Amino acid sequence: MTNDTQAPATTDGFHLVIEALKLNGIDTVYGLPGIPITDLSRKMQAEGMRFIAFRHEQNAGNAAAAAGFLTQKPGICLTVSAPGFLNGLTALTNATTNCFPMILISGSSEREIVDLQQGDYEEMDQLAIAKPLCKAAFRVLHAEDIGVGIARAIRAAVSGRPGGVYLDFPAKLFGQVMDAAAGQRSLIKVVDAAPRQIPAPDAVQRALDVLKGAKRPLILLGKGAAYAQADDAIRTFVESSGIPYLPMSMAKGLLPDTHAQSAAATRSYVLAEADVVVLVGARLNWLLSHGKGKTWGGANAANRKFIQIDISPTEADSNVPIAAPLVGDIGSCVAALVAGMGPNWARPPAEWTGAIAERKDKNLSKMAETLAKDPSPMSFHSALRVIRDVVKANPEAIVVNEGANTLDFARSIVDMYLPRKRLDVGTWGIMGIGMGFSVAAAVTTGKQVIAIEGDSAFGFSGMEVETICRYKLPVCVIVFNNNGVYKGTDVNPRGGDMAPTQFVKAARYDKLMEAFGGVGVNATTSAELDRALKEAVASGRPTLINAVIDESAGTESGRITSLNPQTAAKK
Ligand code: OXK
Ligand code: ADP
Repeated sequence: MTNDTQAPATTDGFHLVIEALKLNGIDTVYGLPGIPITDLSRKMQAEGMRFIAFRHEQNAGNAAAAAGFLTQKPGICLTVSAPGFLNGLTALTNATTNCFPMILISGSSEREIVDLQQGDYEEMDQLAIAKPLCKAAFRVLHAEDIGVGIARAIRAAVSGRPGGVYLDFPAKLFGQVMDAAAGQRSLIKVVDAAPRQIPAPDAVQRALDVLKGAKRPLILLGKGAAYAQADDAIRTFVESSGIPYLPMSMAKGLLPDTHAQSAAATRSYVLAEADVVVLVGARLNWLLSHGKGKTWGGANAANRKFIQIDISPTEADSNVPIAAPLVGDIGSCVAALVAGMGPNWARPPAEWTGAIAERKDKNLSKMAETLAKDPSPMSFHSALRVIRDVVKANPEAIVVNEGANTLDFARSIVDMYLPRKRLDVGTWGIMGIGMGFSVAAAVTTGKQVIAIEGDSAFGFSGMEVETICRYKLPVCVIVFNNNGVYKGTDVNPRGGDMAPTQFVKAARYDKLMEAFGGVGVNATTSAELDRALKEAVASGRPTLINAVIDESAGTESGRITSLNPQTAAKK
């Protein structure tokens, strides 16, 4: 901000925003320039920050959210006013739903005109709109408050249950001038932004007492456990307890999916049969059938006890009674359980672990048989077998995954070996995260990204292949092209327009990547897919593989068909 030889006596809003972010270790911003933040984006770059410019704010917002999940620092998304803000807001709300820390900073129009509704350029009361959709929202009107505004936003985003924060910066703020020394003093370096939260000893004891009595215990790892970066403590807890575990999709890889204690391949059995379930950073929402009903064994449910480890004290009892809530950060909670278990902890009965192993082996063999087939055109399975093997050979690679069938099959076929290597549609089952998440994964880690995309899902953010090429990111996008949403065989009974779920047949998504200088490959066989993916990983060049999948493969909404009201009515 200042220059030693010619120290200016004043500073302005632009520089204070940049200095406040840098002071807090934030060096990357995802956004899209335009009125009134174009100059801010230029100045950020000039001051040494990385500005990753997108083609649509929602993708920039999704990138910020994924960066937050991967780094535990709030990902920053910068947008213009009204429409740009609204585009970013979907990502902010999705981040909040997923418990990812993110800050959406939007420029806004003049307060005096907006509040009198006099029809300003991009007029909108953005703060009021953002408030109910995120964890916290603030507006800064004076340059001397920028430091406080950014500090509050950071704390709100990462402390307790992480989430999305909105920061409203009216256009006039950026040009406000103030004394440079006073400006410097107004900035805040946030100390201990996400304080550890140690669980109460009596809560730990209560949890141990419940766990001790278990005959069929189960550990359920959620994406909160992945976010917490308590990998060693979690591994120790699982291995020293000997309890079988089930990873939610983004917790895959916390322990390698090939781990002997993983019960992922016999999910229905363990959910229905377990008598004590330890939830570690996982909510009993729709993804877990709300902790009740058929999935949880129907009548068995009455005798089941839950222990829930969560940073949010209000999460317990949200769906079913929690016998032992353990409130605190996951690292501290899990470490306290391990300490309390001591060296003589009795491992679960062999009857339970044996029954799981037997079912698991059976399911794995059945899957191996299906995966061994090599049909033409490719099936979801034969294409995913290729990707599974490449990920196995490159466990550092980050997998981004969205779609319906493409998502559901990939989740169970592509094994993950390391924590936080899988990013997907999350709590909302949202489509459109693909390219934003991929960019953030490549930018924050520098590692290879493999985006496994349904053709419909890809369409939501596909234009960002230009962004991937522009920043020369090591992203290989594989579009599972079966000519439509779910599959490519629907017909309009009246003729004329194509059915709502249909796309142009035999489309060549690979050409999209070529248009911007990346590598495009049309893969019609598993051998071609294998070659193209290995080349992409070896070169690190932006690549899009159009994987041609049997258009009759796929079911409506994948494994969540039952959520379609139409289907339910037919039953
Ligand atoms: C798992 N399984 C395996 C393996 N892994 N078998 C063999 N080998 C391996 N490696 C078994 C597992 O035991 C289950 O069988 C089955 O495969 C499926 O496993 P899984 O883990 O995928 O479980 P399930 O039932 O699908 O999980 C429920 C769920 C999940 C809700 C958590 O479906 C989910 O995360 N869904 C998200 C869907 C979503 O968001 N879609 C958005 C797009 S749709 P059993 O026999 O044990 O049960 C959309 O937008 O609109 O349509 C739209
Ligand atoms: P999944 O979808 O994988 O089941 P959820 O998003 O439902 O996971 O659950 C994540 C949970 O983890 C949330 O309830 C959140 O409060 C909790 N959480 C996030 N970070 C931490 C942390 N560091 N310590 C404890 N709990 C956490």
